[in-house]
Parts: sequence; C-alpha cells; structure tokens
Amino acid sequence: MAWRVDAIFLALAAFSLFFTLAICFLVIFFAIKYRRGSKADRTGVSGSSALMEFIWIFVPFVIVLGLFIWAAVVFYQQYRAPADAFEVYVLGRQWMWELKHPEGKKEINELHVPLGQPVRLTMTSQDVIHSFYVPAFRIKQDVLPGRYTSLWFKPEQVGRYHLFCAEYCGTKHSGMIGSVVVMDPVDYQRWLQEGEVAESLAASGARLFRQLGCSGCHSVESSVRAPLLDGVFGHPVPLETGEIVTADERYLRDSILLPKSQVVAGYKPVMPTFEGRVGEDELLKLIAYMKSLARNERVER
Ligand code: HEC
Ligand SMILES: [Cu+2]
Repeated sequence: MAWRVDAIFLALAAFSLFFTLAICFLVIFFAIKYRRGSKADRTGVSGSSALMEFIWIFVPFVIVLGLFIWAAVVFYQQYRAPADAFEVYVLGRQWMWELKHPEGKKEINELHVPLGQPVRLTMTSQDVIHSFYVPAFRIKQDVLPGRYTSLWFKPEQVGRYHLFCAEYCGTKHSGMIGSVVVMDPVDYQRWLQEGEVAESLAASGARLFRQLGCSGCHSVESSVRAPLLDGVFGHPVPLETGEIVTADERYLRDSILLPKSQVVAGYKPVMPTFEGRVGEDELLKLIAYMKSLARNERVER
C-alpha cells in the first residue's frame, strides 16, 4: 500500500506546486506589465464566452473528481482486509500496546508477523482514545474504547518498523511506542514456538464461555431457548425489529454487553448483560471463540 499512498501524496503536492508557481508567476507578470505608466493595453474584454466558462468549470471538475476517485479506490483497498488475512487483536491502554496472536501468544509493544502474509488487526482500547500508527506501512487508525476498529497490512520486507500511538492519551503518551517486526516465515514459526506454549484465543474463549454460564443457555441441552452460536459470525441475523444485521465483531460485542439492544427474531430478551463482568481481554477471547464457530453449520433451535 505504501507506494499507492505516496503516489497520491506526491500527485497532490505536484498539483499544489504547479498552481502555486503558476499563480505566483502571473501575479508578478501582471504587476510588471500593468505598472503605472506602462503602455499596456487596458481596454479589457467585453461580453462573455460560453466556451470559456465551460472550460474553466469542466477542466477543474474533471481534475478534482479524478483525484477523488483515485483516493477513494486506495482508501477502499486500505480498509478492506483480504479474506485470507490472519487476525491479531490489539488492546491499547495507558500506556502500552498489547497484541494477541490467534495462537494465544501475547506481546507488549511488539508485533511479530511473517513476511508476505496479510495481517488484519482488530483493535479496541481499555481506557481512552489511542491511535495505531505504523508510518512505514502508511497505516493509521484510531483505537476507541467500547468499539472495534480494524486495519490491515501486508508486510513485504523483513525488518523492524516503528509503531506509535498517534493520539495524545495522557502523561506517558510519548512512551507508548513499539515496533512491528517482520520475519521470514520459517523464523516466525520458530518464534511462535518459543517460550511457554499458550492456549489459543479461541480455546480460552471456549473455557470462558462455560465459566460465565453462556453455555448454560447457548447449548443444545439447555432448558432456556437461546440461539446456538454455530455459523453466526459473518452471517446475516434477523432481529425482532425486522431489521437484518451482519454479525461482525461489533455485533457479538453488543450481544454480550447490551443484549437488549439487538434481540434475535423469535427469541425472548432473557439474556443478562455482562457489562462490568467481562473485561476487554475476555471479550476478545469470547469473540475469538464465537468466530471459530463460524465454520460450523448454522443450527436453528
Ligand atoms: C439466560 C440465558 C443466556 C445466557 C446466560 C447467555 N445468553 Fe446469549 N442469548 C440468550 C438469548 C435468549 C438470546 C437471543 C435473544 C437476544 O438476542 O437477546 C441470546 C443471544 C446471544 C447472541 C446473539 C446470537 C445470534 O444468533 O445472533 C450472542 C452472540 C450471545 N447471546 C452470546 C452470549 C455469550 C458470549 C454469553 C456469555 C457471556 C451469553 N450469550 C449468555 C440467552 C443467554
Ligand atoms: Cu495512546
């Protein structure tokens, strides 16, 4: 993506430079030509020309619309992760970045990724607004409390790149820095195996799902009638209001914290809120678990 962002930046800079120089030149040229006492012709143009007007409306229109379309296409690419991207969860907090790999490995202020593999970041904050910024990749996105935002990138060169928080977030904001380390896939696999073997996020989530009593309602054996969560993520869900929404991370999050806000069609709003009982960390695990169920067939209950 980097060169595409650069190309737009340079094109805009070139346009600005061209018009700045052209206008400067004309200001100076006319100031000299029409200086007091010069013999320049001062009669002026009479009447108007439809052709002239058409040109000065149409040409800038095409230029500006062209710039808009160009930038919109790049913007679209930058915010649509490819389907095969692997997912890393990012939790921002005063004043550090906590990054979690799907395999369960957790990092602070460092993100190790394999070369050539698209990475999608699902990000949230535990306290105030932060901003995830990797200048070398030309990516930056606010990280908000109570919301998920995402970013993606595809590392194309091995190396270590700066990671900044780009939103003033308190006293030690300037210390909220780290790096993204792009590794050869073989080295990455070795790195993943280093240290204690962690439980995968989805497996931690499955454990929480039982501990918090979710499975008491959301399982085939339960006496409460609640939807089974197989095949829910990424699919449309009909709501009691007649609306149909897509079950994304945000939907799952709201289902847990604000269950009354979006009630699934055909079910009673009996799910209790888990607001205050589960932290961001646990939410990410539960969501990773529910996402892992997305591969299963949807079962009606
Ligand atoms: C008292 C029973 C009960 C418990 C406990 C419970 N739920 Fe629910 N849940 C329901 C019911 C009933 C619905 C459907 C009505 C609604 O949307 O509120 C539901 C809906 C959902 C949905 C939306 C499902 C869909 O098909 O779109 C998700 C996701 C969900 N619950 C997750 C959880 C998680 C995670 C937990 C544990 C932290 C949990 N639930 C605990 C009863 C329960
Ligand atoms: Cu910050």
